[in-house]
Amino acid sequence: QLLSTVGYPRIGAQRELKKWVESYFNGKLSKEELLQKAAEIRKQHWSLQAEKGVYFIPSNDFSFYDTFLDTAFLLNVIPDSYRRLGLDDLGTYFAMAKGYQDAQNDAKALPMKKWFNTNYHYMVPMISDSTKFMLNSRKPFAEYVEALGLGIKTKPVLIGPFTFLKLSKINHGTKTYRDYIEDILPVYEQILNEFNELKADYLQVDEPILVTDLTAEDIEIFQFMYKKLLSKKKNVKILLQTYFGDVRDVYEKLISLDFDALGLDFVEGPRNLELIKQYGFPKDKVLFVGVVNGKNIWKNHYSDTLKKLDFIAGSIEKNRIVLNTSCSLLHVPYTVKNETQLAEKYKIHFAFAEEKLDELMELAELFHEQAFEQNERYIRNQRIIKEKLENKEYWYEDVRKEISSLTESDFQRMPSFAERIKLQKNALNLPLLPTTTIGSFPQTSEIRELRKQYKNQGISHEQYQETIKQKITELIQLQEKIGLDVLVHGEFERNDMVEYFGENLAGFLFTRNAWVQSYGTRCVKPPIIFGDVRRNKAITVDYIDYAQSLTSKPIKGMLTGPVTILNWSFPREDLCLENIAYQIALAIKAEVMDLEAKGIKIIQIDEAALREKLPLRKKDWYDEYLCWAIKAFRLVHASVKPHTQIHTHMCYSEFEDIIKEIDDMDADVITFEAARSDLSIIDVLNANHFRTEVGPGVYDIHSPRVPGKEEIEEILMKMIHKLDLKKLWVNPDCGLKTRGMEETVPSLQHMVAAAKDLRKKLL
Ligand code: THG
Ligand code: ZN
Repeated sequence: QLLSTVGYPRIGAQRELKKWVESYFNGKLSKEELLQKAAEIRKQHWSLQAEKGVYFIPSNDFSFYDTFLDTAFLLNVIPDSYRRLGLDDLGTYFAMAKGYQDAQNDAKALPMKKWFNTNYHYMVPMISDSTKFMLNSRKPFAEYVEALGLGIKTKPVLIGPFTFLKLSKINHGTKTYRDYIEDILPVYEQILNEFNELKADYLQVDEPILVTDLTAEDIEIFQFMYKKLLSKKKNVKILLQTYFGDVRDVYEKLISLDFDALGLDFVEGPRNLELIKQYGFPKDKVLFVGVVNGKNIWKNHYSDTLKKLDFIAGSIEKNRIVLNTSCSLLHVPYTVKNETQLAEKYKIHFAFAEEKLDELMELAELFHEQAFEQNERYIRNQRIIKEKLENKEYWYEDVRKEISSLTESDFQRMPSFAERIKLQKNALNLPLLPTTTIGSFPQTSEIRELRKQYKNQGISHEQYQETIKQKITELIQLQEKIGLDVLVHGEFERNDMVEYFGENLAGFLFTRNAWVQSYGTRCVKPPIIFGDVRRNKAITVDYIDYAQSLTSKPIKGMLTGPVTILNWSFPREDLCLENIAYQIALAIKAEVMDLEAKGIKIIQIDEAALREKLPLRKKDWYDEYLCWAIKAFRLVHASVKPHTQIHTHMCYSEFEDIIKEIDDMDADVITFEAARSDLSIIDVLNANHFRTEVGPGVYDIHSPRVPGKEEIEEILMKMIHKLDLKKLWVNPDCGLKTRGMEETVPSLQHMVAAAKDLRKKLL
């Protein structure tokens, strides 16, 4: 009964690693201390897995920042701009992760991207002509030896060369990833050699890109690379690991190549079952079956899983089946045990990383047992699953009725965009190039402390509200002084744009310690959608109404959209995503209607994470996802009056391939992050006759740098050349909450001055 995990979280059950790394950044922890603490946390994770009976325990899944960045560093894919800094290894590594500024240098961080369909971000390696692929780090070997020293023989994990090249950015006019195959393979060969010398049994090579659409050329390259590599593997066995979907394009190739084992995901890739049935599975290979969900936090459904396993056992003998997680456990929190505030009746339904190790063990036991139906573990699991299905605590008949009686008109705003935008221009009477911000303002440690005190019942509700209102008052005055046209209340009452709404809606549960790494040292605490969602009380109306009472300028009501709330939560598994999205949409819609009734003229409904659950295969984009995701957004605002202006916001300007759908959200204005992009997005908007008004970010808020007025004017001029002047809004990128007031205020002053200058020039 051999058990495996694809990877384990590393940020620490109490976010220890985050805190240590940040202390190291602040100079409060020495490099030696940091390295030593990292070794301690690795030891904990290995020992725990060993104790829980995991045989294939991963190593090299640890990272100070990101495993893709580790891989770039390992392969010496380090742009000159970082090497030139002359720092030590760890310094160079962190410079790539976070950027590096001093009197002489200004090296920007490597770009980040979403890791497939998760809320994790990886660092994008930059390959150019000056890249010299070679073995540049001892990390995978050192961690293997470190574990051996503890008496634990691990399965080292590597990002495979194919996925590495496919996801890297090639900084060269004409070259593509295939031009670097001959450079990268020798380094992987050398890695194989070294693990042979270390007498490692198994190496896990991750190639998640195999679950996406591949061209014939991709498949040919993949085969070429692995034929070559596998001919050099000698005694070390290779597990080719995939996750987040099925391998329909390459399954036949995978079984014909000389891999010793394949790791497939049977949670997000049900089609893998059919592939095994259709093409069989070779007698000389082992199958690592990903059946314990690495992305969601619900207890495994044993009877479903055992059915899958039984089906697989129809094609493969049981002794060649290893039970595995569906992907790395990186995407779930550490342990339910730390949720001391959560009632037992809820906790019995959850399995975080540690509990998933128990599930692997129990499933293996049941899988090898004839009469598993009589096993008490099985019976207990059946009982818990049934209890959840029958649980009526968050079962809202009214919400369900409302959803089942929705008709087309509930999703259709009237009148048309062209008609209502005229009414809105009249009602709002804004100048040309109206200026605004995306919503949040700098959050001082004082504000964070205040929220914490309130949460821990250290201060009364009245006291808390009073202080927040004081902050709002100050911010309104500040924005008026700066001369912005559309104001915001600043979001001081919010920890996170999703967690905040989760905490205020019935049907959601929230946790105290269930942190999940989002990028680098940054974490999020996704709320749990436990049952039906309903808004029992207004959430934002008080503060927004208060803000509006202080000014004659329009205040934007600030809401998070249903798709983003869904995508950044742990969704229930006993109701389809479409239905959950509509439930959340109705709750947010109630908030929209209340804001409108209070006289709020502009309401922003953020869909920062609209792309997140976009299926990995393009042919599924619309039917499986966009069709209902866009409808959920429309449901939120379809019933507002014509003169109420609906804004939305998306992070990253990555929507070139879903432009039509974005327009189809039928918002009146969309703001998006654009300052770091080359504005090519605007050409795409034009080419597609994009109808919605737009506010591309005019300056980058990710660095403390204050942009000058001329600089902003210049970028605005570029935009005006491409866009209808009357459709353009002026705003920075999103995320002012991560900045300080010292840079925010002058930056916004310059932005407003630039807009005012242009108005004069253009009129
Ligand atoms: N909320 C959620 N998911 C997200 C974002 C978000 N995913 C994408 C993007 N935004 C990720 N960005 C961040 C930015 C900052 C932080 C986390 C994700 C962050 N977190 C604090 C930290 O780790 O110290 C914790 C915040 C807290 O105390 O609540 O700064 O905006 N859901
Ligand atoms: Zn954003």
